[in-house]
Amino acid sequence: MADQMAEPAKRPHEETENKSIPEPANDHASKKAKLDHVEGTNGTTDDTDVIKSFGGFQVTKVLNEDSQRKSIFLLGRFGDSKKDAVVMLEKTPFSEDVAKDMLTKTSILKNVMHNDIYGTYQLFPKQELNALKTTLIYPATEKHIAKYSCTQAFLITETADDYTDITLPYLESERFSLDWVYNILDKKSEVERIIYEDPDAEQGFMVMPDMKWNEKLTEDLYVMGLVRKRGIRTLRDLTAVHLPMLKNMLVKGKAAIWERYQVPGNKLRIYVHYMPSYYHFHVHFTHINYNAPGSGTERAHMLTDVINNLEIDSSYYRRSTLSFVVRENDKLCARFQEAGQI
Ligand code: G7M
Repeated sequence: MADQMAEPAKRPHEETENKSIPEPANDHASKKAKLDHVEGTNGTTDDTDVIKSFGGFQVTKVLNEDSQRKSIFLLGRFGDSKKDAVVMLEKTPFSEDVAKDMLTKTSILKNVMHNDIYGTYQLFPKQELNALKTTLIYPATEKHIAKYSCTQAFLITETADDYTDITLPYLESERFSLDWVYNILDKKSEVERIIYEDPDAEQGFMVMPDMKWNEKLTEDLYVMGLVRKRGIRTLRDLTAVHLPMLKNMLVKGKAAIWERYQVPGNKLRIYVHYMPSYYHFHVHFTHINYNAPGSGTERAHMLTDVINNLEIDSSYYRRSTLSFVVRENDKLCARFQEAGQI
């Protein structure tokens, strides 16, 4: 894709919003190929395989549930496996097309109550219209289980010294594996999902749908920009040296999203997490109408603000006090507790 991608100045939002996104022709084929591969086996699950079913799966604990987001996070095990799995089930938003298809005689309709002009029903749409977004982390580490569990949250106000004395030693010793990031950058995984790539070693990055997004509707668009350069762990590592890279991501990331999904830049919330979960620098692009998890003020730093702050002061993020939330069972929380900060 070209560097020249430009976003047209104006586009009526009716044309772009809440539309179903047609699946790319080769997408089905590649996903199907992976599933067929597993279906051809005896059904056992290798750590890195695409699984074929949840047959024999034992749920051991409900880690979290959210009736507003209509999601539930479960801990469990496959058969007699000794390894934990985290499964996230989530009902997804409706698209106009899907809703229309549901209101046909292919759906089973059961009346629950009827009174005068009022009626409530249960509608059982045909299988294809009724998919649940399902995310599986297998094998899941203790850190994953902690991340997805419902626990007490505490707001940390981290000074530059706290960062050096408490946070930095933690993130040098305890971190999620970045294998999935390197798999993307080395084109070993999710190759068919790449939306855009800039191969430059210093300023380059890749753009792809975030794991949280099923790419069905632009209403809950969630795209990720992953820098090529390694070693930038968090906002704290950024200086003015990184400005060309950050500006590059801002401009080309927006253009790539426009080109692929026809969502204009002024409909995007573009931000960086502090604290992130994964210490390889990346940028979140979400639709402004979507209340994306992690887009609150205690975690999201707008990319334009980050650029502006670094333009004013190259050492801004080295010197600033930054706030973020830690969870009770997170080891970083324990470190701040030991330091008497919680
Ligand atoms: O800022 P933070 O570290 O929390 O964000 C990491 C983002 O990476 C989250 O929004 C995750 O949903 C996303 N993510 C995590 N994993 C393991 C993957 C993955 O394997 N593929 C993709 N596309 N996104 C991921």
